[in-house]
Amino acid sequence: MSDIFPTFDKLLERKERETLLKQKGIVIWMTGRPASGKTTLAVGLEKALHEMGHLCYVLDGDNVRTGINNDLHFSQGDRKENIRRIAEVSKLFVRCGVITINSFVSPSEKLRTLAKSIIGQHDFKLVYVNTSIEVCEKRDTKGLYAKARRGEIKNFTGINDPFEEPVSPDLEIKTDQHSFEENLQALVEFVLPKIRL
Ligand code: ADX
Repeated sequence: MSDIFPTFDKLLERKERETLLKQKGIVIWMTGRPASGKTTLAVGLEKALHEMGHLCYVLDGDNVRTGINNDLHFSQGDRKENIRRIAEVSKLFVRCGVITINSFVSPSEKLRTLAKSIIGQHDFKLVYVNTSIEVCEKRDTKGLYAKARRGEIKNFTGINDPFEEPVSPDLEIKTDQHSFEENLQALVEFVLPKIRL
């Protein structure tokens, strides 16, 4: 076989893919309360980087919990398995040289540390989208806070399940102190040097 296809002997190295894409793969892991604005920023970041010629992919509850993780709910064990699988998938993406932008509540330090240990600390950057519970609840984009208050959701993050603030995020975005455009610019400026070859 190797006589016919000598170059198929060896898997391509990550560096070769990164050279092809002219970028370094990385995981930008956005944590924050439900309705904090994580996914809006993640999508904005993807669009901005895409327009600069970078290949990105956004992973969030909508595409992960309806597909690969559609057997998982919100118990502690399921949240852990959710984050573990996402981290494993992200690790594969990073090895492809893709800028992987993850938007997950990931409510505890333990879960975020698990993600970091799977992905590897050099490829993992934690961004805390810090929006107060009051603002998130007022926003209530999916009506889930109201449901949780009515007792229709048992373990909703921030209402009857804890959200631990990250101890030392690589970047903190305070959504109630700056405009979306300002926050997006800060995020783009944070990411750009990290994806340069
Ligand atoms: S995580 O805790 O396992 O990281 P993930 O980010 O995947 O959560 O999903 C959170 C999203 O699922 C929320 O933005 C919200 O729309 C929805 N959701 C439904 N039930 C819950 C719940 N009990 N706690 C938190 N989010 C929930």
